[in-house]
Amino acid sequence: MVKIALFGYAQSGKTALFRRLTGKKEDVYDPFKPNAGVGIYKDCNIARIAEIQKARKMVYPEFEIYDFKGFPEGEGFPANYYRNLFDKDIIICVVGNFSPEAHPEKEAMSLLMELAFYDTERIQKMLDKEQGASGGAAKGQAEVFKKGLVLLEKEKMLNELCAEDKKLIQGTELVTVKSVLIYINGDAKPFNLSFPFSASRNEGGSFDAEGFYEAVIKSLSLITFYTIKGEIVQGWIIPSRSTARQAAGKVHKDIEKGFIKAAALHLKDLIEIGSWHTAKNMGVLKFLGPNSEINDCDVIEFFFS
Ligand SMILES: Nc1nc2c(ncn2[C@@H]2O[C@H](COP(=O)(O)OP(=O)(O)O)[C@@H](O)[C@H]2O)c(=O)[nH]1
Ligand SMILES: [Mg+2]
Repeated sequence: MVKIALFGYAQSGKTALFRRLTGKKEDVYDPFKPNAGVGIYKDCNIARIAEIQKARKMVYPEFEIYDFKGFPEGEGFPANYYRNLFDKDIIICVVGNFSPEAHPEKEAMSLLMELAFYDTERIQKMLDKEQGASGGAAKGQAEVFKKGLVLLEKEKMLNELCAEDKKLIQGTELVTVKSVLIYINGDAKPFNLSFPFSASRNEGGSFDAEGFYEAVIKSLSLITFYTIKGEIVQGWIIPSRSTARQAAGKVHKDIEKGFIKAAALHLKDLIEIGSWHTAKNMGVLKFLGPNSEINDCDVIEFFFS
């Protein structure tokens, strides 16, 4: 499951956001024990498919949400705090914008800087050690670290490195290699962020959880496919460019193992045609072998032995 970390200064509304996403009420104050919960992405396509298929049950994709205690803006985060982020897939920088004192642009930039400073120091430490020494850069990593420093100096993040470079520095405890999004909590002050993939919340309007997850999905280059099994319509989230066999593995390991083929139809074609059964009879389903790629919003039926 995708792991989402909520990162931000104290009083920025992280726990409020956590509660909206997970429906949980609890709060903890230990900086190394987050509030952890599951957030449900109520993808409206699932209800559309259920409606046309007259299916009774809808199963939505889920995300793991981690809400960490924040530190005050002037104080910053202790270095060991960042280990909270190592095993997460995406960092959401939560920025308070619900009081007259809010300064969302400044706070957002300052949070991004905290992440970048941490990585800069961490890389310098690894480069300072002798190559190959414990805690130092391994073979092939030093070059990537140097490229990384150039990015960080230009106020960019390590997630702009190419996939190959990112792979080389996997497990080196850097944080901006991950996807980073900004979430503006409230609309007390106007803001103009050049940072990509930002999501925001309108204080007057209702909370847009779907918009939140959509931003996460886009930022992580994920796609959704759907299955219809009897009364159950279910949505599944996988990396883009996943193969039919990999998608099968998401549903069940047995389907992956015994994979024969998959039948696929894009959601909008299914809606136009009116039912999976009709589409099948019309012969418009596309058959996929194990290595064919799944497209976003494909409705899939797996055949397996
Ligand atoms: N008006 C308003 N108050 C909020 C909002 N989000 C959080 N707060 C308040 O701001 C304070 C800090 O919120 P909290 O979620 O605990 O912040 P955290 O320290 O980042 O976890 C609490 O008193 C909340 O009630 C919001 O969207 N609107
Ligand atoms: Mg909190």
